[in-house]
Amino acid sequence: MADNELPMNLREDNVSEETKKLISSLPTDKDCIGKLCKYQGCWYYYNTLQGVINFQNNFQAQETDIILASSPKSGTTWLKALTVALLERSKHHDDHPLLSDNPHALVPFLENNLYLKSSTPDLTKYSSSSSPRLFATHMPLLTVKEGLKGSPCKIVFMCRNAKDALISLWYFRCKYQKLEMTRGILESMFESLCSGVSFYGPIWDHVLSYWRGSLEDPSHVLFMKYEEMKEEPYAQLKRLAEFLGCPFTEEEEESGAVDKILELCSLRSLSDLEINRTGKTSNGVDYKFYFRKGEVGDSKNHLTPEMESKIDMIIEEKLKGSGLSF
Ligand code: PAP
Repeated sequence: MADNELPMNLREDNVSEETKKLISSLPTDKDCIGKLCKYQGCWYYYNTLQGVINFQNNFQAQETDIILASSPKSGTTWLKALTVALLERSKHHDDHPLLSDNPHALVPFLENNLYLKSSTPDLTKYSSSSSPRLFATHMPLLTVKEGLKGSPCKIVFMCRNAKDALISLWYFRCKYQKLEMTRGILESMFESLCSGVSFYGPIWDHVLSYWRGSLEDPSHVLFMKYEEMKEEPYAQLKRLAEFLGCPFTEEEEESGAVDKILELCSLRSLSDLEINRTGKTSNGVDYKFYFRKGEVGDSKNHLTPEMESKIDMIIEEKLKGSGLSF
């Protein structure tokens, strides 16, 4: 695939002279897609780094902003949908925004979308007098906080088992790059994951940044797990609602409001919608690629036992003493 056919965030054709200068002072490397540089402990393709810098320099946070953070392929789409549905729950019936827009259009990525395309994007469309602004990111916590400049925004992080996220990314990449799903591609992505030199990696540092942030400041950083969402969605959705300051009332629970949101945001319901079957992100990626199996443990069907135990060993070693496992 030619460079200009890749989604914009993976390219290197939109970098300012100042950012080029910065990159020349950073560690650099590459993976099977392109060149990467390590900024504030995290690896980015060059255009995405430009988005990070634009965000840090220009974002003006509002105290009520909510930031939905995740490592790639860890349940971002689901978290976006659930949060929109939670905050909008008393406002809509047939005209619910999730019925006509994909969660990625409703909750745009900061560095990977808004600030990727402009250093001063127009954010007015995301403001409303009745709801907080919602943004998403894959940046690690320290980098996000620099852009928030002390604003006490709430941050929700969704974590997922690294092996399942790897398989999810393999499918996703092959689909949008129109590549045959070969073992060779999977193996090279596996090597990137294990070495830590992967887009938004090392995954252990990424996840640990939010884990530690949630321990230090639990009223501003909520740490969620994809597997727990799958296992006990009702309890986890209530936890999210409480953290965001919009807990379900007894009457709401009795009238089935929690289940209604879970049903609306289920993989089956969302992926059946016309918009998600036929639409594309503003980066040109088909929405349908964001919905696949949504299962825990699918990596077992694709990774060899040796690959699985290598990832397990690395993650266990890196998380040692943190109190976290994923
Ligand atoms: P992103 O990081 O590119 O935004 P993200 O949404 O985090 O992607 O990850 C996509 C994964 O979430 C897919 O997992 P899979 O490949 O293992 O199947 C996708 O199926 C899953 N997913 C998307 N929407 C939902 C949902 N509503 N419920 C559960 N899982 C979902």
